[in-house]
Amino acid sequence: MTAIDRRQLFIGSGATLAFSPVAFSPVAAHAMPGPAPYGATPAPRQLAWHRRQSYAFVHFTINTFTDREWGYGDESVSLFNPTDFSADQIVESARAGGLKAIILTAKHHDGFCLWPSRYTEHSVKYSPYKDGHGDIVGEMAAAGRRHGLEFGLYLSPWDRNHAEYGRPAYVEYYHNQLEELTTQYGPLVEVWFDGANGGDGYYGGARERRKIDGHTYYQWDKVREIVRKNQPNAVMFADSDMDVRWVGNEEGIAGDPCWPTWDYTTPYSLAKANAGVRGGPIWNPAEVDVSIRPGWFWHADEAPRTPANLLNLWFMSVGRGANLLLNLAPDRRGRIPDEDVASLKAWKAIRDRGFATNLAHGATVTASSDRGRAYAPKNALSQTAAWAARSGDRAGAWLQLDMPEATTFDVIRLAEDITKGVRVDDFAVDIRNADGWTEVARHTAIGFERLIRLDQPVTTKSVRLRILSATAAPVIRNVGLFRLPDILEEPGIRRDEKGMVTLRSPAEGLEVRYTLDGSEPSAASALYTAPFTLSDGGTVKALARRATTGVVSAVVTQAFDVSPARWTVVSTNGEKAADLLAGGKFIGPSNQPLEIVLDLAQSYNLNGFTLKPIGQNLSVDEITRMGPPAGYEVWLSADGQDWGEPVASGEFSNIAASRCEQKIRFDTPHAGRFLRLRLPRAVQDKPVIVFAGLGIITR
Ligand code: FUL
Repeated sequence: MTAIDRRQLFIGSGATLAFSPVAFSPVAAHAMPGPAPYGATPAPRQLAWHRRQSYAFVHFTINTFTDREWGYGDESVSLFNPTDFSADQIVESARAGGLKAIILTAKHHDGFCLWPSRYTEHSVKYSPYKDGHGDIVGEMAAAGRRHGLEFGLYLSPWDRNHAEYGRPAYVEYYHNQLEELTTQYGPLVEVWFDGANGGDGYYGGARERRKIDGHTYYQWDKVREIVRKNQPNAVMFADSDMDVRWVGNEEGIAGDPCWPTWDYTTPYSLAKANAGVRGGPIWNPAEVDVSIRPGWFWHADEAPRTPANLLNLWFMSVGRGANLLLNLAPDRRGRIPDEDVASLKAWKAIRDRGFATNLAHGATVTASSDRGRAYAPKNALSQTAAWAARSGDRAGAWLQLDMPEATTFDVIRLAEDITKGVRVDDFAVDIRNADGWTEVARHTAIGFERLIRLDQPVTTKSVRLRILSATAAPVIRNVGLFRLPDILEEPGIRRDEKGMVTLRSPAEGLEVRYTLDGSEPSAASALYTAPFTLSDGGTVKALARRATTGVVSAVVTQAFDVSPARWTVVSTNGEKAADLLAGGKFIGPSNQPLEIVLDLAQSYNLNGFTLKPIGQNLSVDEITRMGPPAGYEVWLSADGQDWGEPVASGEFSNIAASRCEQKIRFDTPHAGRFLRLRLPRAVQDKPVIVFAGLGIITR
């Protein structure tokens, strides 16, 4: 059996149904047969997954107590000690955000198990939590059942604790654990296989780097067999090769378009993961995993996304036919912090208000063609049936809604009946006014759901969906028109390398008000008119406001430390010293550690430093050659001559996938005016290190 055959067997999606065109014939409309599926279609478990749309990730483990994103694997189990754990509170928080399921990190990369696994002592059973009688996985599964949320599990393949990691014995251990998790906790809807692997770890005391071949080492066929046997309805998530694919970033952004189809004949890339493959023979939709806070685990100094920001995520994921896996991070009590719950509730309230009524309800629906009653145009307004154009009616097909009254809306929802495959490529939406038809939107791909958010509300009695190109006659499951409440996004706050702060209004016609003294901004606070300087640091709090109505955004807070305005680069072997403090793209030498010495212009008591990974703006060639640094060593000196021992060394956990600023805090503060940084290597063995800027933590 070839590799592709084997994949199809285990993925079990409707895989490669060929397009069998139904010939157009002039028989009576009601006698027309239904459309045959075109191309790949979802397996039942994938269809159920699409219907779930958004659900919660929960990242909780020893990292919560050590302030880390990746544990090394040598942490004492005695550190896992939530003071007030409540599975109900966590599940209720997810529910408050309208999330439909919970996927819990049963074991993260550090190897600590949240359930009393028979196969290790590195688990909750040997922790102080409930004197070793607790089972976080069991409690979460039960709470999910109590509150009507489905349940899924994350079991990290990479295990930095296990002595046998990298050898066959670990793989057996991994399969045993998967067997435990898929048999002891009731029905699972998703099992999550994380592709991350930084190489090094504790590994039972060996403290070394171990390399495995991620494609073969874990025996994925066996993994699929265990999950399919014990949990036939669960989808499996992995970077690729499973039921559901990774979207290729942790920022919450699906491609536009984001096709749910895939192939294994063209090479894998993050761009391909983001966009999918139009016409690919495999159904393999994208899941957008993103955290409500910058990190996946709870950290005291991080704040949750605002409701307006969460709403954006919704449009960039669910609104592009992907699913949203929104991470919640329980704190050291073992509860979701109040501010996160408040954001989740407000986010759901906006969606509930905005999507409560389809404003197109009551419209007369006509179309370019139809296949008769079961596929009549009016079905596009129902939740249960679809409009299907006659075969042959592809480019140029249209569906028109004529509403009894002029209707104002700013969101258009479209949905294909994906059980009939992905059929529509390009489409436009028009509205009719006194001068005739005006195009208000044009996109590629509809899929399970496509949400179009217009810049401004529009008012009209007639709306038309115009298919510009389609590989098969469209089958449209739903058309909806909605009006969102006036939700203002918060302003953007940016400080450049000279210490100048710019506040950016989220939309035209809004004013920005701000404070610098820590107080909450209001309509009476300073009006932003021009950039101002904040070289020595400070806290900016700002909001956007629509002066005509008094509607305000959430408050955004940004704390700045000392800026690099007065720093100089004493030496570096990086490409252009001038780029290092400019906040752009700083590139290291090939196949060598990157060395940097900075003069901070005065002595500081340093608590740590920050490093910004580069965003998405790298060319394909650069992405292949360059990566962020995997780890660091730092020295401080009073005179730039005498350095002594490093004050800190370690790794930038998860920097390969996450683009959020890395904050490294020293164990104790250290004084110094000169800072020396050595970055030994890039992630994933790439030859060249690249990043976007350095900062210091003095507060
Ligand atoms: C990544 C992991 O390395 C992160 O820690 C997190 O679990 C995220 C969901 O996946 O690859």
